[in-house]
Amino acid sequence: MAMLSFEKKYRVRGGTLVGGDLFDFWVGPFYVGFFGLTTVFFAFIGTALIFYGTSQAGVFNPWTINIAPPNLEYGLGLAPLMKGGLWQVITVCAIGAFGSWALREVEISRKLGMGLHVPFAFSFAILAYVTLVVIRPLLLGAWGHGFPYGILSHLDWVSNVGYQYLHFHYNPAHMIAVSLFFGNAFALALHGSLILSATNPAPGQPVKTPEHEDTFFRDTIGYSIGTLGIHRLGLFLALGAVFFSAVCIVISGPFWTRGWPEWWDWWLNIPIWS
Ligand code: UQ1
Repeated sequence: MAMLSFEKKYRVRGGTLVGGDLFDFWVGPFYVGFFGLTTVFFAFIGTALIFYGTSQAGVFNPWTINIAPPNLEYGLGLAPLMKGGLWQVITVCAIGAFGSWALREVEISRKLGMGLHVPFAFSFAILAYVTLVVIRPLLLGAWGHGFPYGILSHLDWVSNVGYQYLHFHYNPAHMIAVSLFFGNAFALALHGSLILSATNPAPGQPVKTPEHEDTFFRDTIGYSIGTLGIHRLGLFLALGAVFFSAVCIVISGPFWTRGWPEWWDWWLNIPIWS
């Protein structure tokens, strides 16, 4: 079905979680809904506050913009606007915008009668962000443990926090996350190249079928995961990578305070060889 006629067919009422029919409309190609409005609301306020904060600091170079969280002495309290309070309000706006976007995805999925896989996947990204700026700071007792909002400044934060634990690559959850990220890149490279090879045969040749794709992998490694399976594997690897990234940072500090290389002493202390 041509896209334009399909859009006419699916642009029908229903599927909303909040607001009934009130916000059930489109602006151009975009579905609005209650959560479209809250997304725009939070995103606009949050972005405006970043512009306000950096203009007060006199920083107009996009690379060096830095909206820092409060100093540690403010603990879990509210800080004055220019001393981390802006960061706190911007964090609320960010969570409001990301959460709204996820719920808007839910409404659109419901309208289309699809599964909720996309908002489910996006919620893992939200979880990773919330782990960094809410869960870990709460566990450590100060909002100052959140990361600063800035291109270079958040890189400095990642590097500094990493060195606080001497060698972050020894963090076992970090190892799992990196392996899943690499595995995900490997799977997408296999899948992308396989699909292009089947759908772009030599000029004059017919486009190949999933049977060709299965056979390629059965011939090379004796196993094909299948056309649905490869997408399940991709989602599993991607979400696993994000989940273990959240785990690796939330255990650093709240559950392990020394260098990560030292964590492996349990291995050296196994009775067989210690
Ligand atoms: C695969 O087996 C398969 O099924 C036909 C695909 O679907 C199109 C793929 O994209 C890939 C990459 C594979 C091979 C992957 C594994 C894990 C054996």
